[in-house]
Amino acid sequence: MKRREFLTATGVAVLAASSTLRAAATASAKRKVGDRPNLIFILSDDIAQGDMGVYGQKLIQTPNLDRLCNEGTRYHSAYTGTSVCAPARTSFFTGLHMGNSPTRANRELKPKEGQRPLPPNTVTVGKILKSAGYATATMGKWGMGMFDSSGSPLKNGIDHFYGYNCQRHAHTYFPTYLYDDDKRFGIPENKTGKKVYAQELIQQDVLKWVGNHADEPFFLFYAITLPHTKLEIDDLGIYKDKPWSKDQKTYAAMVTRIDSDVAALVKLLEDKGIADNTVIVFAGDNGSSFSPSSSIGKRFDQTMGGKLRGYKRSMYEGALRQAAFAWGPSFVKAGRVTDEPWAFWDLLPTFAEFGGAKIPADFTPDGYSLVKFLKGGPAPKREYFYWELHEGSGSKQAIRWGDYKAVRSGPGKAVELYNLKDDLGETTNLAKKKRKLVAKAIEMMNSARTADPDWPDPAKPRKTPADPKKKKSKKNKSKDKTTQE
Ligand SMILES: [Ca+2]
Repeated sequence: MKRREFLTATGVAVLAASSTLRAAATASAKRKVGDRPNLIFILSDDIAQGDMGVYGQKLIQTPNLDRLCNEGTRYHSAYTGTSVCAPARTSFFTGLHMGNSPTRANRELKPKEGQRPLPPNTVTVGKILKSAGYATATMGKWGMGMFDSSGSPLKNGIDHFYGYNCQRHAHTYFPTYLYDDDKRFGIPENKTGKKVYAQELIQQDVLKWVGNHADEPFFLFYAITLPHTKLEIDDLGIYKDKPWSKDQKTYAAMVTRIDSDVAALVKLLEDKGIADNTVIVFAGDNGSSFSPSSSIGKRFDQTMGGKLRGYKRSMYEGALRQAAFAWGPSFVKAGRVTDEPWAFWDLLPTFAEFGGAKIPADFTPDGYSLVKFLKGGPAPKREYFYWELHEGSGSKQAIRWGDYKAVRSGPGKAVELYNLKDDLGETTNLAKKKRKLVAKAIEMMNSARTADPDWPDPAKPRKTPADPKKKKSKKNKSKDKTTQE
């Protein structure tokens, strides 16, 4: 029996599953390895690829995530749905890329809580797995519609929800309330100070729910809110005495908190004897929210020496490529590192195949099943990957096919062209030299998208009287905080 140890950030083994305990737990598990696996998608809000040790991070400690990467497959070209929270989640949940997604931006409902809901009758990975007999849960941050709307998690195949429904609400880590299913409960301790850290409650609910469902196949979407936006932590841990700013210490502690919480979840799977029958996919949702020139960016070198261009909200690789790995002793190739690309919209067909679940006959996801790829085979072949993002007066789009990537960084702007194989940092725009490829990119961009009045065609210029605002938002970009999800 494989002995596992989970490490603290200081490298000390503190949690070691005893083989006796584990054997007992295995014997009590009703299911056998090879049955339909438990499916877990862990989504970290705003973690950058360069935040994890295996990708080159030197200062922030992620020993458990690094270890899980090494025991499974690590991806260098795992793409999000798009580079902000709600549409990234929507892409995962619906199996659609941004050309067809019902949500292609963070669209806030104010003054009400919540974001633009998933439309009624949306096909979701939750509904598909639930219909195949999976127990289903989401913990963390939802952002796809409040409970009284068609976008409620409880109307989209999720049996149990715990955490923040609204993204704006998730801007505080010491909230005065959260939701247990659709029931709002108070956290009165936080009315008089920062006492109860939300991630602690959310993590405990994850462990409780997984523990209660260990004897049946389950689907868990664990949307961890760390290290997004407001820099808050309940314990600076090993960073307490570092000669860094408080924000830098807090950011590092938040990333390391993800590491230890994921480790505790994996340890529970092992103690329950179900680790061998589980697949975990881990990813960030949109790259870093900090510019490379910010104090966080400079301290932690999130771009890995400028290897990737851009960060959250852009269409460059630093925003779209995520820290990502898959882990599953019986289902995922161990010790593999690959550059072959995949995207969030592949996870719906992947989980459906793992779960033996039927995708409705009248629905065609944009993604492809990654089951063979996860097991060690090649990634599915496809024509392209496509992204959009709509914010304020701006609409952007990008497309990747083979080694080429085209970016339109604003409405009506000229298309930029890059060869990612030779120029991963997207430094040299080849558009003037390779006009035929630009024409091909534009043709593919046009065919990839479904016209929708809510999401204007990025190819079309827009008349905006918003020049002063534009300047203001540019100015804000270099600051150490984001204003939106
Ligand atoms: Ca995010």
